[in-house]
Formats: sequence, C-alpha cells, structure tokens
Amino acid sequence: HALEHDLRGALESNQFHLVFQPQVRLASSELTGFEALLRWKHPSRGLVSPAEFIPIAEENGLIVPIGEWVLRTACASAASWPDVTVAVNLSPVQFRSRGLVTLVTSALAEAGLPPQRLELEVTETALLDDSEATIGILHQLRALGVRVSLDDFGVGYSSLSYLRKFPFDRIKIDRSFVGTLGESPESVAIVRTIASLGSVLGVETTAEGVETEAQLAFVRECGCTAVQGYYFGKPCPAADVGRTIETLK
Ligand code: G
Ligand code: G
Ligand code: MN
Ligand code: NA
Repeated sequence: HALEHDLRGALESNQFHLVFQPQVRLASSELTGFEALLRWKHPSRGLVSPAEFIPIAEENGLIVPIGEWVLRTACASAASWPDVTVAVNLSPVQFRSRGLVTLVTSALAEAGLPPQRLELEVTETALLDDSEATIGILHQLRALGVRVSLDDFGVGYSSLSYLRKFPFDRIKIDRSFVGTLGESPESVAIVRTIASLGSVLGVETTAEGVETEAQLAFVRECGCTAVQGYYFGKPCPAADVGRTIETLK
C-alpha cells in the first residue's frame, strides 16, 4: 500500500498538523473548548483525510506514535490559550498499547496544562474488546483529573451498558443524527432520548455536526447541552484559535 509506505515517514518529515474546532455550551452560548483534529499534508497528494489514513495507522500500529504526537502537540497548544479545554481523540489501539496513562501524565506536565483542561474522546470500539482493562485505564485517566467523552454515540453498537460501566463526562451524539433532524422523526426521537438520558445521568450531551440555525434550535429544543459544528466554526489552524476565541466569546 503506497499510502502506508508514505505514512511511515510522515511523522519524521513534519507532515502532520492539528486543526481545532470550537465547542460551545448551549445554555450560555459560550465557547468552552476546541476539538483537536489531525491533518496530513502529503507531499504530492495534498491533504489526506484522517478517515482514510487513520484506519491504516491503526492496522500497522503507527497510530501509537502518531497519537502521542497529537496528544503532546494539542496539550502544548492549549497551554497558551485562555481558560478553555482541548479535546483529543484516542484510538482504541492506543488503549491496547502500554503506557497510555504515563503518556497523558507526561504530556500534561510537559505542557504545563492543568488536567481539567484536557478532554479525551473515546469511541465505543475502544470499549468492545477487553473491556475490564479499558475501563481500568479510563478510571486511571479520570483520576488524573482529565475529562472523558464517549464519541460518535448512536452509531456502532451504542451499548447503554458503557454508560453504566464508566462515568463519562460527556456523550457526543454522532453528526448523522443532527444532519437528518429536519426529515427524520426517528433522528429527532433518538437525539431527544440521548439528551434526556444524559440529563438523568448528569452527563453533558454534545450535538455534533450542527451546520444551520434550524439544527441549532432543534438540538437546543431536544435538550442537548453543547454543540459542535460548522455553524459555530470549521476546524481552524492553531494560529487562528486566538481570533476564534475572541469572536465567540
Ligand atoms: O476531521 P475529520 O472529520 O476529517 O475526521 C475524520 C475522522 O478522523 C473522525 O472520526 C475523527 O474522530 C478522526 N480523527 C481526527 N483526528 C484524529 C486524531 O488525532 N486521532 C484519532 N484517533 N482520530 C482522529
Ligand atoms: O469522529 P469525530 O466526531 O471526532 O469527527 C469529527 C469530524 O467531523 C471532523 O473531521 C470534522 O471535520 C467533522 N465535522 C465537524 N463539524 C462538522 C459539520 O458541521 N458538518 C460536517 N459535515 N462535518 C463536520
Ligand atoms: Mn471526536
Ligand atoms: Na464524533
């Protein structure tokens, strides 16, 4: 696989960078943080989507050093921001590798970032296999003081037992539901149900992929507590985060 070959040298050649997408609390319309999203600028192909290269990196294990770079870089960036959080995606493969808790500890310390300002986004695929070990790691991460979110909720298995086994701080409702609120009563019912579940459990619920004013009104009405999506901002380079904070504050 040509892409796999190129991926092996990408970290050394500084071909990765992060972009940051605003996350907004609905009650106060206040910016609370940014999700860090990985970008690969391939020397000849241009930007390659993480949807394309992350599965390859997960298969060959490169996601471990790449994920370490993402975490350290995101924490270092966030340390220069005023009091807002940075959310970092963790691959299930990173849970199976050794030393995740040590890595998070050292990334925070090196950056001088308070743990409360780091949020880790975990998909339920991370919880599927070996769930006892994974739950143990999640508890250790939580004990550091970082927050933990359940990402892409509603697609995949969406087992409610995950919500019982581990006290997530946030459920992120997959954007496929938000995108179909206008035409699908099923999506409305699902978003409403996840939001009320969150409310009862004391867990924040973020609606992902909010692009329009109508969708914003809809997810507010459904009871979601936070939003993320193009309506409030597309992912922006680190250099523009300061301006985005000024605009949204
Ligand atoms: O940014 P974009 O929508 O193109 O991301 C596509 C997918 O890649 C999403 O599922 C997103 O969670 C994932 N992704 C983006 N950045 C990272 C990262 O740093 N680590 C991991 N594991 N996944 C990421
Ligand atoms: O799986 P995860 O939620 O981490 O993926 C986030 C991805 O969703 C990013 O790649 C980001 O570019 C994309 N995204 C964020 N907001 C929107 C939006 O409003 N509309 C669409 N279509 N994609 C979005
Ligand atoms: Mn995410
Ligand atoms: Na998501």
